[in-house]
Amino acid sequence: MIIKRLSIFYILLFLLAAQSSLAEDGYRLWLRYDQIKDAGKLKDYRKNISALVVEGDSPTLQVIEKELNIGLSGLLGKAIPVTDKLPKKGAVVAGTPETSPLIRSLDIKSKLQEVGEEGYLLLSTSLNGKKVTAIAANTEVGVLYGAFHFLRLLQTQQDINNLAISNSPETKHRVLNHWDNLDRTVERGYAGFSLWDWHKLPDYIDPRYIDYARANASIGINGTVLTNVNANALVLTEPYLIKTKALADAFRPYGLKVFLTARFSAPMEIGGLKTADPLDPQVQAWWKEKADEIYSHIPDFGGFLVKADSEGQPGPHNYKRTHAEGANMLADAVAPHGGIVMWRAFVYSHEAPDDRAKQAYNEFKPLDGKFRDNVLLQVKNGAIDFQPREPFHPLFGAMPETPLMMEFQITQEYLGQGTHLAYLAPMWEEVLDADTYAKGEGSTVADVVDGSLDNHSLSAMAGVANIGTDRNWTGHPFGQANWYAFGRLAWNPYLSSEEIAEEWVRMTFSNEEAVVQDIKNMMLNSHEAVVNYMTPLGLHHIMGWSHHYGPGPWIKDKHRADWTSVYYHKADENGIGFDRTASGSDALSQYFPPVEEKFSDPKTTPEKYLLWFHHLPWDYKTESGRTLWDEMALRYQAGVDSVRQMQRTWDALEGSVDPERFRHVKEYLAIQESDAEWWRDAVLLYFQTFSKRPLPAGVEKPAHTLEYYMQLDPKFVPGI
Ligand code: BDP
Repeated sequence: MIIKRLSIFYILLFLLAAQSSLAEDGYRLWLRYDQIKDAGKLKDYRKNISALVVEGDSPTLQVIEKELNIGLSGLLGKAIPVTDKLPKKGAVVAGTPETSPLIRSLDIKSKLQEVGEEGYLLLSTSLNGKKVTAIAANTEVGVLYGAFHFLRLLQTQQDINNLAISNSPETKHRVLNHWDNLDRTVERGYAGFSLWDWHKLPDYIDPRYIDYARANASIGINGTVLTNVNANALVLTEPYLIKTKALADAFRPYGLKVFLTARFSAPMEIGGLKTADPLDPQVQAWWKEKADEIYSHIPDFGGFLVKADSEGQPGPHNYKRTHAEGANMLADAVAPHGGIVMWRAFVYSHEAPDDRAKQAYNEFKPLDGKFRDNVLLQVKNGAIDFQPREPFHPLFGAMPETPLMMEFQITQEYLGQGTHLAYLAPMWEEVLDADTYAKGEGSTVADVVDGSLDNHSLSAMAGVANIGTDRNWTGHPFGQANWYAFGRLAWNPYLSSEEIAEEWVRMTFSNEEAVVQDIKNMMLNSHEAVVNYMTPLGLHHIMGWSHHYGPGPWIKDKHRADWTSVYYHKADENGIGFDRTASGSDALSQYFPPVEEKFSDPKTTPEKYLLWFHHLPWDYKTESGRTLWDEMALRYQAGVDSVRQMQRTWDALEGSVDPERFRHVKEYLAIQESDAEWWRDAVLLYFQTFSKRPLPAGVEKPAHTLEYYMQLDPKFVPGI
């Protein structure tokens, strides 16, 4: 009896444990490895495979072995043991020709040559008469990327019986930018605090560091800038370098290099010098020594990211030097160690009377060809600042002698922050696919960024991270999709947002066809929905002051005009929009002629950019035949309607998605709906004071007065 009772007790305990281990809190991201159900052809594969062979032993090989072991065993629902010899039945064999005699014995030399340092081959072949799946690469990290690709094929239920895949990244540096401060707050972070627990480093290595590196490796991210672009020089002092080294050591097996932001005035702040002038020999020597010191701790340190002469950050302009002189000084310091400098082009001055959208181009275009070989210019996707929609930045294509890298913002500073569902890949795709015409038709932004247009071997893409200490990493469960999509696009900027969404949904939620389609559709429509309820028709920068949450088209009379809303929408009784044609700021002249011509005429400007480039009367006739005012009002309404559509789709998925994540998303969608209504009502009431026209039929009546919306002032919005 006692025994029985005890065993029941243990069964209960076991059930409880099993239940809690099934907690769907999102921690596992897209690396779930739950057993595949009804997987057709995978059944044969399951029968044929009996072991995993990863010869050799190194930190990266151990990671590969562990990942494939848990991945295959989980997905196939049977133990796939690790052996050092080929088993009787089939096996997965992973390695490089150096680490693995089995891989060496395959006839793949020329194929391997083509995939370069980080690429890989996935091949269904045979070894000693036995069927194997070979994951082969020139480097161990290449094998790791191949292993993740192979697992993804299984996770997304593709046929893996006849693989002949060769794959390699299109860009060299695929980097997350963490805007993380040393006190663990995160500028524009909406998912808790910084992952980096500086206080406990270097002694305590939070297991999350490993899971972070692993998640990045799974999507090909190979660099991480640990610190905020609004930089603190302290991170370059020895105690912090030792902490940074501990992180670098933890990330290394995953192929993830660390970078730091360099505060331009560091030689003065922590070096005791009287100047930070980049042409001063003492300053140059200080940075060289500093670089030597960093590399003595971290031999594979990636280099520096720099925000200079921008929004109050110090820079070479303080000494009447150019950005090239500033960047080159740092580049010379890291060059002997193989480091790079990512110099940001996000530069504009509130003292300059010129259109803010023009300033980066004016500043940097004349410096083309003046940067060292190990400098990349990091350019935001658009010329203002990560708005819900921006036309591509005119610098892309305009500096053929300089490698230009893309900076996307994964964190949704201007797209609903932590609570709105906005899948950003369609927005990024729109920019990457845009034709600059730099070398005639078909010179896309992606061609610039991957270096192919101007034959640069140095190429990169950066994404401002949306990751924090929240259990699910990104706050919003769908924020994970943006981290995922960024990695996939950095690896291959020619992938479509749709295929990336499909992969992510299958790996994260379900492989059931109907569920996949529904979630995918929600995602693919979500960016346009946000644009509609926030900034349709090319409107931009009309959000709330400082925290940037919610609408604020009335923001004016601040110490910087270019931080106000009225500077950008220019609404008056005659109309609305920023005239960037030759009759206005002439920002359009910064584009190549075919683009300039197209965007100069409102009739040939895509409507999504209309008010970005043109100031138009309220009764301007839009493509639908409606007046500009009516069209605008209906777009705001359409944005709200799209959110409600997302809600209906999601509600219908109850039961097809685990209850925990279902409820989480459902409650966030309710916030998104009321925020969308807030945007619509506040913005339309405000613009109505100029248009003096009624809301067209179909647009819901605002719930409150304009005064009510104008006095709303949410406090303690995260991320400031
Ligand atoms: C703006 C952010 C600000 C950043 C800046 C930047 O509001 O917090 O410091 O971009 O990119 O969008 O440097």
